Amino acid sequence: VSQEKIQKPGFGIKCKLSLDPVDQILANEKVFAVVSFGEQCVASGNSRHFQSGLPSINQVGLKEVWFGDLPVKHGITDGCYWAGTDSLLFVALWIQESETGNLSDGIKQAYDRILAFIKSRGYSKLVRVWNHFADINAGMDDQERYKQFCHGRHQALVKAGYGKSDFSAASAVGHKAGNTIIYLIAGRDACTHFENPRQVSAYCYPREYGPQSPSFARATYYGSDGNGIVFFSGTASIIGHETRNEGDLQGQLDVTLDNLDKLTESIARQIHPNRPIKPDVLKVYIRHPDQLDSIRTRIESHFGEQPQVAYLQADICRADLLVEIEAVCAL
Ligand code: 3EB
Repeated sequence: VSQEKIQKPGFGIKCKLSLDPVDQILANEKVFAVVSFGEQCVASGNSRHFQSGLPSINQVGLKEVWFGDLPVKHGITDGCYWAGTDSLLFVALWIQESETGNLSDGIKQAYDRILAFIKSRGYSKLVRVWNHFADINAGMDDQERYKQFCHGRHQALVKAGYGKSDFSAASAVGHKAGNTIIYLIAGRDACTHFENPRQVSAYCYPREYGPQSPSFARATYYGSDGNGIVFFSGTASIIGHETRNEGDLQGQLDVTLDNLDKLTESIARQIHPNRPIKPDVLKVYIRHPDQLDSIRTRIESHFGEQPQVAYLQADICRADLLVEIEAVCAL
């Protein structure tokens, strides 16, 4: 029996980091999208170039490249920048907050649009979602902007028919770029979502974290028969539902790395019992850029040589969190 990995063409999706120029990367027709890390968070005019507004701390011109095994179709429709194959669709949408008034309504309208778009194209499954907007920790108590964001996102998801079991891996982090970007990967076929045995599911967080619990899963597996890709959500120093080691960077890294390890082991047991799962690409969101060196030292000793790592300046959604890590693992 052949041990070769067999997967239908068009189902493949991979991620890598690159410093190459955008045009050069996009010359490859199998590239879904280039996400560039820098202060700009605006539509570029190119349907496959997503400017995130998150600056790389240590590498000017760093980009995240998503590519598959077939040429993609792409375009700009109703403000949605999109690229896809028959099985997967990347979509990005930028919104200017001044146009929309309150954040919750603006986020809801943006999600309404993006969810209507993926549905109209037949890719109704959420696979991975990223959200970046300004001043995520501004506002007191229930008015904190992250909580407003959670409200708007949830309203749109429910209206479009998505429930807890449909929530995918996600990240929601703040930048200083003014505009909001939402970008996501949608699929035609079902994928599998996972929770972390050490953490309360975010969608079950108690009331103290806001009127609307966050609508995401801890990880999403896209693939079949142990092949494919696992997307890990932004993971931070939270056990149960509580922040651990407030103000203590090394303590937060201990918990965050342990959370990632426990989630990885749990997923590996379920889909991949004979091979360990190792990350290929990490994005490390860092609140205080002067903590880069300490964080980098820990990441490198924990993960070794294999993963490519982007160190990005970002505000994490709880004001007491200093660092958050997300990962992509090809199986
Ligand atoms: C947490 O575990 C940290 O609202 O989409 C991580 C990943 C976090 C995604 C989101 C929030 C989100 O609750 C915050």
